[in-house]
Amino acid sequence: MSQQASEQEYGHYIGGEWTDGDGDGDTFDSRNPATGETLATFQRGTVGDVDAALEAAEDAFDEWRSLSYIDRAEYLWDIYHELRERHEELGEIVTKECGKEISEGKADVTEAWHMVEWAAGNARHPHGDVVPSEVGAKDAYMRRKPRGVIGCITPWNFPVAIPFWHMAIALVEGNTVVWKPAEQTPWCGQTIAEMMDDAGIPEGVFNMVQGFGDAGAAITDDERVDTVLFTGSAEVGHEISGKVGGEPGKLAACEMGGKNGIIVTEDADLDIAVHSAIMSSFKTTGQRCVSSERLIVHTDVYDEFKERYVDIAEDIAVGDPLEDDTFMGPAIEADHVEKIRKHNELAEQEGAEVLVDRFELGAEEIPDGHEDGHWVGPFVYEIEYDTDLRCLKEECFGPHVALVEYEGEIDRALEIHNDTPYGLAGAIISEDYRQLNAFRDRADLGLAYANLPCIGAEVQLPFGGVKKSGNGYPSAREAIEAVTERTAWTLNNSKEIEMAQGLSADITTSED
Ligand code: UN1
Repeated sequence: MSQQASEQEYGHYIGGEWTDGDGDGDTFDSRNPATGETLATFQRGTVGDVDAALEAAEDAFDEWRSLSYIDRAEYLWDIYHELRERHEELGEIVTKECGKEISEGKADVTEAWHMVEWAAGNARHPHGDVVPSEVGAKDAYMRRKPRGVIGCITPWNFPVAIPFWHMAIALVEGNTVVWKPAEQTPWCGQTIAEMMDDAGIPEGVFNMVQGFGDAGAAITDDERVDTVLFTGSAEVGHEISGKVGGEPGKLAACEMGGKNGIIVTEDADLDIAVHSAIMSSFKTTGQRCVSSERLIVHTDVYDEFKERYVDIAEDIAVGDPLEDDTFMGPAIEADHVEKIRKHNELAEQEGAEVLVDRFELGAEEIPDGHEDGHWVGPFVYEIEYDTDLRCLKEECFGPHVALVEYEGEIDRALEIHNDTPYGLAGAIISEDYRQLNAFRDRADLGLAYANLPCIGAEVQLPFGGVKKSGNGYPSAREAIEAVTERTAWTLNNSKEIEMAQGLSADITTSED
């Protein structure tokens, strides 16, 4: 698929073939969130399409797993080169389809090839351990083998990178894949499927079904799926992990949202604090699962921080995401704008003192020809901390930010920080190493930063959260745990059987 919008209707990729599916003919459109224009039309996947894809994936598994890691990785290296060669073009596709400003569109593609590089390079690294045995004649190892068919459900906000977090690792490890891209970003899905096809991945090893939650549920609920990899909302993720958890032998690795906080202590460098907070709250229009919606600021620096932060939030450039000088593009869709409105209203009902309200942008702020975009600007408020406030606990997934003032020691900041059901990402801004270390050790989160924004993790780090943010198999590097089984393999080099733990190997009978 080229970079231009197209009249053609695009289908699914199942068993190495492009197909319109089982033919009830429902379609849906991909739309540019900055303009409302239709980019392309896609077949809407059915339970029958998912069934065909799972059958293909199951059939392909034996042959694929019998290749070496290195041979499997060869296919991925082709994709790595294509992602690099098409960087600009693919970055624009990302920006057009999900509205992230262009540097973010391109960074999404960069993150994708980093993950492919990591997974394919890892094919040449050891995949297990040599483990000592109590018995001299025994050799013991931990070995890995693929789990089988992996169902991948990915979000719209990283429409190229996150599919590769899941699929590059699953494939190199010897699994086959059935993938449903987010319904908001099927064009990116189509483009990735074309790359898999161009790379000549054997038929059935990679399958893509376009569609909505019903197609996703058909994947996650099917007993042929051995592992579900899900990145997306907490609501859907918890439903999946609840269901899958009840099925023996099946695993779900779910990566969900956050109500991420940044602590600015009395020892903070305020240039770093303001810069980090602005990046964390407003990049991607606040629509990263690692975006920060809570700024917890010490009373000694509160007024200065507030003034500087608010000044920038008042002026931050919202606009055409294809323009280099835009900082924030639109929200993904009209329903999401409504959801952001409700979060802003909730904060006001709960007593927020509103400092910046650019929810409804002025007509002069909306670029020409973009009147049908899903525009929304920063909403910043201050509120006195109270554990019962929903606005400090519920994720908005938008440019909706609370300033919370605290007094006293770092322990108090940590108490406020940890008082959410989530635990994904967060940052501390301080020049005091004891405060930094207290945050590192006691903040409830998976991704902790010091003197940095809490967004922008690199792929070689484990990516995941605690509490409601994840269920223990972080994406990216640690996804290996979710797509492989470990085998403890013990081999006896002796003709005698000798047991560990002093267990007798003598067989006694009534004759003895
Ligand atoms: C997400 O927020 O949904 O750490 C993923 C980051 C990116 C991934 C974000 N590497 O900001």
